[in-house]
Amino acid sequence: MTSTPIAPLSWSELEALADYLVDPVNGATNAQSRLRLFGRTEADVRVTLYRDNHAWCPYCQKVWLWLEEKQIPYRIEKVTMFCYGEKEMWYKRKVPSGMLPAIALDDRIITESDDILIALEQVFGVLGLGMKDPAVLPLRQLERLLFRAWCGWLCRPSSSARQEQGSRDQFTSVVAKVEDALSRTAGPYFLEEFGTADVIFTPYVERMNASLYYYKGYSLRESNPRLSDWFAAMESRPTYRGTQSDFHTHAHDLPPQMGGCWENGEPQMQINKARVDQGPWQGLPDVAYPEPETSRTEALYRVIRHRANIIRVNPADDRLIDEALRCALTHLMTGQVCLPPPESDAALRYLRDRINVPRDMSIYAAKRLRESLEKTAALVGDRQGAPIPVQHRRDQNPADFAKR
Ligand SMILES: N[C@@H](CCC(=O)N[C@@H](CS)C(=O)NCC(=O)O)C(=O)O
Repeated sequence: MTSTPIAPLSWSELEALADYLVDPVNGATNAQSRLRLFGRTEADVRVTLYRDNHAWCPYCQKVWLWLEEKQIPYRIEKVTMFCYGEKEMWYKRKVPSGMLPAIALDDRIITESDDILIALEQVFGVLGLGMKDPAVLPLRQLERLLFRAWCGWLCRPSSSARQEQGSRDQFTSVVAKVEDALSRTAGPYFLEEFGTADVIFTPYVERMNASLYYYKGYSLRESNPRLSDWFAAMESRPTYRGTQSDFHTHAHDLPPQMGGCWENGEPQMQINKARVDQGPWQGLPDVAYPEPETSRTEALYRVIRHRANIIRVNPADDRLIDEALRCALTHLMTGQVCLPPPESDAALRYLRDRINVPRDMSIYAAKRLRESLEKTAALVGDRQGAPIPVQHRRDQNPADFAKR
């Protein structure tokens, strides 16, 4: 790498480098897909999944992963969650509560993720062992126990160090039960074969790993050998990789959904928080499989596709962020220093803080893009973008990103 700054590439030069092709219909699991056929035809589609625009809702992830694992042909309709913007009227007419997920199965609308999985099992068969199997039922209960202990620690303020320790002990005592359940099988999954139980645990265990690292300085994945093996096994599955989010996205999407997440202020927590917010993002325990060679090209391709809206919603002047963004993308693709315009540091960090995984791109692509945005911003200053709101995420309102 040379330290002599180079001029930013033009958009057409960048476009020529964005050699990234995915097949959203028949290829690997991908948050941007609107139709999934797995080699079948549209006539085979009996299911529509109504899910959140942000590919974030945990209950949607459960159904999403199940459909991908079973390779059931389905359509995807995206709906706005309340904290991001206004719920679409067409969806409220179908599901008056506005809650997600829902499916249409042969025109029958079904809500509640567990009921959805049970209805899908009745039509398409179970995934490993089914929702009502005697081996799965206690694991479903254990997952809810873990969920409640997590909420008890993360989402309630502690009035004393003793209370904080009590909540932590309560959580880790349930984690010990989870470790015990995982240790009862020879393989890495909850039962002998991968199946429903693993799907049920996935969304919140992923969110626990992220949020406790960030708000409590506790690394679920690194502190528990069986869960560590389970995460690694999940990451060996392209289905899970396609739905997987990162620490930054979860840390900042959870507070409005959960009604607040409480930092414990401990030194390790402060270190973890700074790392998730400002990098370096490589090596965080949100992912452990090797980085794909395509991560930079994927990031570039995704930015180019949405560049007009990315530039428009950025609080900075359009010309300023246009040039600064091209500098960051030039760094992303060449590894060379590219000096952005003066005072573009806050604009670049505004974008750095709003890359959402997997909505916008996969986990490694996001790490690479954040890294280039940060390195480029740091060349001109240390100003941060507008803070990420904690009561809502209307800074991410999908209406602002609709194609214009
Ligand atoms: N028990 C429901 C819970 C579903 C749920 O809480 N969904 C949230 C999103 S994670 C929701 O739709 N909230 C309304 C909104 O945010 O718009 C299930 O299992 O499906």
